Amino acid sequence: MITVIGFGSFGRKVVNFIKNKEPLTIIDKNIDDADDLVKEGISVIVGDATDEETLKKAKIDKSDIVLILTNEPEVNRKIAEKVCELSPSSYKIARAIPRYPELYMGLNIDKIINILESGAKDIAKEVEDAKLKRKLMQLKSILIEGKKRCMELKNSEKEEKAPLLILTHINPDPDAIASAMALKTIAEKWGVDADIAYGGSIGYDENKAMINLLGIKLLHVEDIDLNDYCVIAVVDTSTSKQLPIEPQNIDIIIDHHNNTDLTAKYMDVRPEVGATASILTQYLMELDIEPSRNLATALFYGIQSDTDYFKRETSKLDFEAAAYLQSYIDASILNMIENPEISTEVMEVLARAIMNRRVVKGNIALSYVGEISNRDALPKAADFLLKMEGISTTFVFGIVGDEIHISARTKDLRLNLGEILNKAFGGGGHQTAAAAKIPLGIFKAVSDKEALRKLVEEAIRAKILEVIGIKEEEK
Ligand SMILES: [Mn+2]
Repeated sequence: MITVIGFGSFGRKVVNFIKNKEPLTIIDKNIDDADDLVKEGISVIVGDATDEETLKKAKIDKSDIVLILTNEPEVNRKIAEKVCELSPSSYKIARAIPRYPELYMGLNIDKIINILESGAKDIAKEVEDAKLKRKLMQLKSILIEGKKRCMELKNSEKEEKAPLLILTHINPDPDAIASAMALKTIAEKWGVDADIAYGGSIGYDENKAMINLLGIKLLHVEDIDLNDYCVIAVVDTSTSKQLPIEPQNIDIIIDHHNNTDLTAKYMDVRPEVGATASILTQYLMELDIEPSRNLATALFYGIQSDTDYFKRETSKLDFEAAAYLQSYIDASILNMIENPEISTEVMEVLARAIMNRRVVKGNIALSYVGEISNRDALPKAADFLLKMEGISTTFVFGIVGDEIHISARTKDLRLNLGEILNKAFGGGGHQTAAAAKIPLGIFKAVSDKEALRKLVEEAIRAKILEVIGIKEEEK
């Protein structure tokens, strides 16, 4: 039971919010509409709450929560004293009165609420939300204007043009794919049709499973004509290096990386957020667009995979977005995406990585897996080797086309793989996971596989060990 003491304008507001949720008793000296309240099932005690008898009549000792809400300091103090005495086990909330900071000194009040401050906090939050609301208005007007331009062109040129092209970065990951889906959904809610296109290839069995299971329609940039679109948006990248097209007029960029060198009319780049999918989920929430099962599952998987299951660079927004998506996702599809069947080729690369491993200093495994066609087998193999007993750092490398690709993983906090692969081969990544690629260069001329293996293995191994600072004789 909740007891509300003080039924002035503020007490009334509070009662309006909490009535119908739990049995309620109201105490005040004057309550004009007592009859109406009783009809609503609320107990009403008309009387002076500083008087013990009134409180006893209200069965204050049985109350679970007591709210002391009058606006008079002395009255609140007196009521608080009596309530503490008569109802020691209840949770007591009292209204703070400005200029009386020590009003409840020495009393066992559980929570003192300053309503001015709460109001100010609400307004501050509104200001924060308003920023996003305004931003989304800007996004909408760019899309709507793009569509208008498209319609005008259509009339003059008789060409079929889709208004919006959404680009992911090259070799798109789940975060990029899910973000593109979400932006397409938002645009379509505004009546603007969109296509999604990517560059490079879709590697990883998980990504392929995601696209197949969720029925995601993706075009390859090579198969489209950029001139067919009026607005170009890029998600999950803001650097020209990762752009699947020549840098040109980009209208919209939504990303969470901090190596931005591109600009656009609409920019929402937040490096503190763990996944672009979280930003797009926030858009959906703000716009009251309920995600479909497939979209929610894609976004959830995007957030999970970019934050490595909330273990790395995860912000409050990522948790909020995931919590929101939770009730919309298809858990069985998510499970199928996360555990796709391993292809024969990947299995073979894993096997080679194990067989060919050279262990240095007892815990660093370096493994050359030869020529492979699926570069995504490398990080899988690097992950896999890391599970071997005693191994805390892995470097797996192989030849993909005209390049040597290197993938590294570590559990050792003293090593920063991102820095190591950057220094050694101009690659990049995180402390625990990194990758690099270098042109095969003069090695290309070596046709003998065994000779090539020796050359590549030696060169890569020597460079890595040099950068880590391990001398040859220590090997
Ligand atoms: Mn991302």
